[in-house]
Amino acid sequence: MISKILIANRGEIALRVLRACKELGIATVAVHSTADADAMHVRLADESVCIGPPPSRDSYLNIHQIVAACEITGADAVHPGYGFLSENAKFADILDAHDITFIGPTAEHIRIMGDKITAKKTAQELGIPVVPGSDGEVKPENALEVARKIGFPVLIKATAGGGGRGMKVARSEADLEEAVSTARAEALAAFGNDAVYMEKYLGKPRHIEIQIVGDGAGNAVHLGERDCSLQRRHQKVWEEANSPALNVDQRMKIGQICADAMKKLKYRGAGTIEFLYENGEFYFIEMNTRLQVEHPITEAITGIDLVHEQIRVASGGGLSVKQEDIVFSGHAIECRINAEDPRTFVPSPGTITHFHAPGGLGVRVDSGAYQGYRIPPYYDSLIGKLIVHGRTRVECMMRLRRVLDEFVIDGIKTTLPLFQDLINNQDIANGDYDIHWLEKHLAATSE
Ligand code: MV4
Repeated sequence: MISKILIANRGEIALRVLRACKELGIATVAVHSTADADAMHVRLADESVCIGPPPSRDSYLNIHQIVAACEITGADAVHPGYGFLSENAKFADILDAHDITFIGPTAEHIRIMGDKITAKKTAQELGIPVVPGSDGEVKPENALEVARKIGFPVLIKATAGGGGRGMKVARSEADLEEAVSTARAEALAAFGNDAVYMEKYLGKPRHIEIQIVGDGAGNAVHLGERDCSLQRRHQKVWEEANSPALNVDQRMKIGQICADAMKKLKYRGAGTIEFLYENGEFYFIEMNTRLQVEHPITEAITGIDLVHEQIRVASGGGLSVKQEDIVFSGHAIECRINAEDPRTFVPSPGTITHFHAPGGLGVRVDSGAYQGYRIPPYYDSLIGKLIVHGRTRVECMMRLRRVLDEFVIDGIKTTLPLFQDLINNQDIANGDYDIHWLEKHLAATSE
C-alpha cells in the first residue's frame, strides 16, 4: 500500500496529482525550487521540501535531491507528473533500489518506448499497425536503397528523437543525402546520438492518440482517443475527444488493438499510443509512458480519474474498471493556456493582476495560477488548462465560446485570444483540420 506520495513536479500537474492523492486519503509531499515557494501545490500539500535553485536540472531534475526528500519525509511513492523525470528509466531504477514506488511503468518499458526504433519494432510485434519504413537504423550508405524501397517522399527520424527534432523530409532522390546528413547532425546535437531511421512521409495526417491503462499483470483497457492535430512547432494547443474524424467502430477497433497489445506486454500504468491517421488508416509513431497534459478530456468523456488508476495499479490494487464498463459520453475540448503572446508565442512571464476562472456545468480549470501569482521565467509557459465538456460536439463548442468570454487573466499575455479566434473558425466548427492546419492558419491570418 502507498501511504505518502511525493509529487516530483510543479505547476498545474502537481496540483492535479495532489487532488487525486487527497481524494484517496493519501498524504502528500510537494517539492519545489526556490522560484516556486509560493506555488499553489506547495500551499496545499501536507508537507513541502525545497529541493534547489530555479534551473530544472538543479531542482525538478535532480534525482539525488528528490530521493533525499523522500527519505526525509518518509514518502513511499513518487508521482512524476509529465515532463521532468516522468520518462527517465534511471530514475525509476533508483527509486526501486530505495524501495520507493515509482507511479508509472517499469524501467524496462520506459526504455523500450524511449528508443523510437525499439518502440516501433515492439509495437509491430504486438500487432499495432506502424508506418511503412526501414527495418531499424539506416546508415547513410544504405539510405538510397531503403528510400527507393519505401518510395518517396520519405521522412528521416532520429532514433532518440521526439518533438520533431532530427526529423527531415526527402521529397525525391535529389534531397536524400542532405536530409540524412542534417537529420543525423541535429540528432547528435540534440540527443548525443546520431542514429536515424526512415519512414514513408505522410502528407496530411491527423495526430490521434489512444489512452490505455494496464495493471502490470496482463489486464489493460483503452479509454478511447484524443485528436491532438492542432499544434504549433510540436506544441499541442487544442485537443479534443472524441476525434471529429472517427466513428464508433473505428474507435473500438483501434482501441482494442492497443488494449490487447498492452495486455501482451503486461504494461503497468497509464500510457498513450500515438498514431498518424490518414485515409482511414492508423500508423503508430510512438508511445508515451506517462500521464499526458491532455488527459482531462479523456476523463471528461469517461468519468474515470486517470491519476486514481495510476496510483491503484502502482500499489498493486488493479484497475477499477473493465473495458465493457467504459462508456464514452459526449465531447470534450481542452485549450492550453500559456503565458505567451497569442500571435508570436513569445513567453510572457510576470505577475497576474486579475484572475477569474469560469464555472458552470461541464467546465474544468486545472491551474495553479491565482490573482497576485508571479509566473517565474524558468519553466515552460503552460499556466493552466481549460477543459469543456458537452453532450455533443456542438454543445461543447457553444459552451467553450461562453466560457472563453468569462475567463479573465490580466497582467500577462496569454493564449486565450487564440481560442477566441479558433472557436469562430469554420474549419474548426466542421472538425476539418490536420497536423498542418494551425500553422497555415496562423501564417494566413498574420498578413
Ligand atoms: C511523421 C509525419 C509524417 N509522416 N511521420 C512529428 C513529431 C513526431 N513525434 C512525429 N512527427 C511526425 N511524424 C511520418 N511518417 C509527420 C509528423 C509531424 C507531426 C506529427 C504529429 C503532430 C504534429 C506534427 C507536425 C509536423 C510533423
